[in-house]
Amino acid sequence: MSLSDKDKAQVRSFWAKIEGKAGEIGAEALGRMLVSYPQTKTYFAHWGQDLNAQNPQVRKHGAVIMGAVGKAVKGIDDLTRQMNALSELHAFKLRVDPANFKMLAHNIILVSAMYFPADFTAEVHVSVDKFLQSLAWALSERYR
Ligand code: HNI
Repeated sequence: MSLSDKDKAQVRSFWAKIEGKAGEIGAEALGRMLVSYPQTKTYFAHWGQDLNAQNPQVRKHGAVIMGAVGKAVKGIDDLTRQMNALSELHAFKLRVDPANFKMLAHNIILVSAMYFPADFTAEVHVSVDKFLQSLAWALSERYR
């Protein structure tokens, strides 16, 4: 899937609005992913069995993930290159099934909409969805 110039503009301007809350959004999105798709908890078992959105390691890691999403927004013109090292890490070291990227993306969208209902227009929704799918695709690059 390729992002149009309009998609990129929508993503950049939405990111500029939410960036200050990115850490919080990431924490809540990661926490929700762990609850709504409990199979994803296996990857974070080293943080304990009863993982939820309040867990401090989950919260911190949600912010780390959104930091990477922010870098992806900056590198939106070449996501494959931008995500190369992280793709390598998730494929060979962490061995995360790439199907999980979609589950996190879904929760990032959901929480973004909850936090920024007025800015999360239908057009923003479409472009952010495409962006996160492209990001997931780029993160999956080194699995092939
Ligand atoms: Ni992910 C570590 C970014 C999706 C499981 N992940 C990271 C790091 C970044 C990151 C950044 C820290 C790297 C480092 O330490 O050098 N992860 C992203 C991004 C996405 C994503 C941008 C998708 C948008 N990761 C996922 C998903 C899972 C996942 C969907 C599992 C369900 N990631 C991990 C695990 C770690 C990790 C596990 C290591 C955590 C730790 O510190 O032990």
